[in-house]
Amino acid sequence: MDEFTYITTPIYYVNDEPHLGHAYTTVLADVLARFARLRGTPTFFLTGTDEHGQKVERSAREHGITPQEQADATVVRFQETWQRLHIRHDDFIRTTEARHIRVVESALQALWDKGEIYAGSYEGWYCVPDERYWTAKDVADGLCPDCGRPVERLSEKNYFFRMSAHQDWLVAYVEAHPDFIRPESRRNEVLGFLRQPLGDLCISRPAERLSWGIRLPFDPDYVTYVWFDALLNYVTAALGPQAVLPEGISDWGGGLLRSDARFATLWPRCVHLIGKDILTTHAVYWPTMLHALGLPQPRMIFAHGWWNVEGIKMSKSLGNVVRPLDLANVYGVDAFRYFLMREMTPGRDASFTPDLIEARYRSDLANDLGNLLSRLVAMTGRYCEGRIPAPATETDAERALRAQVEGISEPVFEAIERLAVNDALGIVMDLVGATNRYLEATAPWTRAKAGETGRVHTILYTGAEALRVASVLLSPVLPERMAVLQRSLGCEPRDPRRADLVLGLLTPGTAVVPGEPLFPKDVTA
Ligand code: ME8
Repeated sequence: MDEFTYITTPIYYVNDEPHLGHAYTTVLADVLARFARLRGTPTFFLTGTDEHGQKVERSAREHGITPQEQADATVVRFQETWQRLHIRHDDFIRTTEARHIRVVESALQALWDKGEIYAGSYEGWYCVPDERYWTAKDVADGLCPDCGRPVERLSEKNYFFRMSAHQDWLVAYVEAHPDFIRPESRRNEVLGFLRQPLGDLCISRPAERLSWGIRLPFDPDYVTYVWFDALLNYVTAALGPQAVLPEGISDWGGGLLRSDARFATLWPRCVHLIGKDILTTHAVYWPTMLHALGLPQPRMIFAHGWWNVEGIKMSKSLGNVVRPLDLANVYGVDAFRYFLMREMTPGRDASFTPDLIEARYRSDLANDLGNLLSRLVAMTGRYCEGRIPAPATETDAERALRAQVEGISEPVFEAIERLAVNDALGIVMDLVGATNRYLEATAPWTRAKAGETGRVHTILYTGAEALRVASVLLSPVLPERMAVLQRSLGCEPRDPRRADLVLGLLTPGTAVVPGEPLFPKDVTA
């Protein structure tokens, strides 16, 4: 799991509030970071907000406030949502912070000094009221796709990054590193895109038209294109809270690697989690920018699929935007996290429907997992005076369950390495199901009536241990609920670690703690 030491999410635009899609990527990153910590790997987990650019400027104008006020008001919604959703990030970056602006200016200057950026003329179809360019494809009818008003041909001076010069290198790099862009379908998409000649990238906007951005250090009449600014956030955060840059900005890449041990450790282990919507910016623009700066590539770019709502794209205008906290308020935060992780197959799209979360909640969580805990705690109360019993002789039934518990970590961690959290959860929930079936088959209630105390103790101990191990492996997804579960079984909750996965850690004689159902059945949407 060494490779997942630096995990990033996209930095989200502050023109809107967080929705189901933002929550998905952020929970996925949190779950991967928690699994890495469980395995004892030092982890740095970054998320944040993208605060410059036209979208934010326009949204601020609509609200009658300044872009900075818009950013300050919206960033709180992201931060509060992440806190509610048990997101334990190590850093939260805002692109309006001084540490980031310094890095962007320095990168621009370094590329300018190297001749990787040049002044040229940009031509395109411009919508004057919307103040934005469109491609010929967008405006086939001569009208702005956004507002429907006529567009006009405009040409202006701008600055360009020599992206085309790095195309051959990028193709060779992607081909030589099969794990660089994942899953495979996205890698093929990028290689397909790269079969066409790559143009140079316009990286500036005249400040008179768009002032909400970082000024080019070599021409303050221009601001940086928002993506050039945004992508560099991953480097800024890897440089630490102060983001100190080495002297002599011309040697930006090599200098950083030599002078900053933290950066040199984190950067090659970086995994960018993104949605498929921003694949080209991350898998084409970003690697070429890094290459031009003389920096190595991150370890992996993983583009997950799309959450639709009842099969339809989620959008404000359709009024079908799903708000994460609405669902967390009904089902609980951890159940919501579980749903997101269980329902999405990496690389494919998923469709949200209210029935789907309801069904997952009832079958997996309330029935299988919640019931297993309440049965074990109730029977320990009834037959063992509320204390974890000491096991006696094992039979084949115990040996079979034990074998399943002992063999579980490897396939779970293997699934996590593929970023297939859904598969990992499936494996653990199979153990939960097997433990329920084990109780049915061994029927401790019948043994108790027959006075077979030793047998009852063995069964309840074995069942409780299997559930405890399952709870350790579920804790990255359900951190709060699994701490409650472990407390019920008489364990002092702590951050889960690898050592917790061995059998036999429950101490006979410890009191179990009966409580409310882990996943109450009377939730109402
Ligand atoms: O693109 N399903 O920010 P953004 C799944 N600021 N994931 C979704 C989703 C959906 N329906 N909708 C959004 C930006 N996402 C830039 C990123 S990074 C240097 C700059 C998630 O606020 C998914 O992770 O539009 C997607 O890539 C991201 O939100 C886009 O967020």
